[in-house]
Amino acid sequence: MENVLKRLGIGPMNPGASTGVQWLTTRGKENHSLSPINNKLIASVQSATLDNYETILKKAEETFKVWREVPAPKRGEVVRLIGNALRENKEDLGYLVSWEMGKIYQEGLGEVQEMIDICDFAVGQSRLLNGFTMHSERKQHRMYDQYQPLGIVGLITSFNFPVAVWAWNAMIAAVCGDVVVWKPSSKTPLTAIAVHNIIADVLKKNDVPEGVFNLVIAGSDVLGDNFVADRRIPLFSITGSTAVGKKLAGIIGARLGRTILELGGNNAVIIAPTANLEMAIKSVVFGAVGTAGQRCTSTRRIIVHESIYDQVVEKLKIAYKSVAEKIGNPLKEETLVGPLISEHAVNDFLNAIKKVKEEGGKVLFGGTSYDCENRDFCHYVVPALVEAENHYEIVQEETFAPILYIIKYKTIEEAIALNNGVPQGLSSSIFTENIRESELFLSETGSDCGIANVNIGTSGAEIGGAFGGEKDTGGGRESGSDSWKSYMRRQTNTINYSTELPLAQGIQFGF
Ligand code: UN1
Repeated sequence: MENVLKRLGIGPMNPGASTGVQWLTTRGKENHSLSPINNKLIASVQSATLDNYETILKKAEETFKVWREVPAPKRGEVVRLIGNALRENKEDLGYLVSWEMGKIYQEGLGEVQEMIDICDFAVGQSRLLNGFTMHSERKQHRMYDQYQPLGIVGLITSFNFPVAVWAWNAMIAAVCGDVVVWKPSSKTPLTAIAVHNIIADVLKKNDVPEGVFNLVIAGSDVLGDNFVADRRIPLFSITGSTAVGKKLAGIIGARLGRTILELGGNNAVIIAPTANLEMAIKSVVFGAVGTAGQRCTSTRRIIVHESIYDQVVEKLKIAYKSVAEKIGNPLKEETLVGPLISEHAVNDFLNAIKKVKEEGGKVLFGGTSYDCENRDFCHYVVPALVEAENHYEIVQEETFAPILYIIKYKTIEEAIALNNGVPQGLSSSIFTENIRESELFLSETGSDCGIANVNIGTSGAEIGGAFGGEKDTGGGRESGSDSWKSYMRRQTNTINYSTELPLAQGIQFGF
């Protein structure tokens, strides 16, 4: 374990601010990163102060002026090399993700793979920052779209994907000619430091100016509302709860700043009568208990046709029983469910179970803390299967823990209404072999979520698609497809190469 830290350049106490190339001397509060696995100290961080933040912002502003002029494919080349450095450090970084955040090692590796994948994607994108050309209504005129670098991108990430979400944003922003100031979750500062150590070598070797990739680790007492209120930052990309997102978006909106919001989900899988049940069960179990239910895309509800309801419940009970035998240290190969991030999260889980029972729900499996009697801390739970109704207050909320609500339906229209009948709109899926149902689910009257899948679960999205959702999920899109456009300033250009000055719409204005 110590070797992993050493290879990732992490000492017992680490500075919490970097310009990508240089670590700053920080004098803020000490942040002791305890592993959720055993509540033991991994290493500590000396948080950044407001002075450190100012230094970084000035550097970022200055560097943006240089970076925006570096040809986009050259910026892509830097990202390509970052991808290679991540490949070399995949095992170590994946291990640290697992150790500091608590997801199983396989998922830690998957998270680093997502970073590598987005690097590859961004390299290609660096040659494809294309706009349209339009035919002008006026003779000898030409119109076209241009996408220009935007400026500083503020990035606020959550503990559950402590490094991948940085990569989705930072790699795309970098090829777009932007610079990034990253504030990671204070629960997972070490993975952020490790990432910055990995990229520092690449940046130094390739003379990338200081200030393209910046890191500021600080509590919200130092860097909170003042961060998002900072007018020097035209765009914020924020991953977090709906409550936090609404508050921050209010501040950013008041100054007409831009946001990409990636907030809560309440994702459902519809299991239709023709579903391949083996596939459906596998995907629901991974979606609900994977990452101990701490993904935005975790499966939180299943909507099951009444004709197969009992069968599905029985199969799920069997699957959950075998999963429950594999709760424990996420660094051990056999483990499938690691700890929750904090005791607070365990309490949220237990309170949700209490609440759903009060509202009339029936716990069919799990729903308890796990082995807490034998420890002086309590981070593990037994994933829960609960029969419930969609309108229950607690079912309408996102509890960031492994609770799967099971809901019955009769008609496909009813199932779609249930899928959509929550405030959030991130991910959704249907298991069916019936083309009419799957097409209906994907139609304008179908799922209202940003992600709608057929015969694939709600979680585990590939980076090539645009990632994000509607309603309380915030409406932002990051990662693949044309999400890059959000990181750029769009300009429409009209060029007149005639010797006349015709006005649009044929307006005559003689004087
Ligand atoms: C998140 O939970 O914040 O689709 C992101 C997935 C991952 C990303 C989840 N690719 O589950």
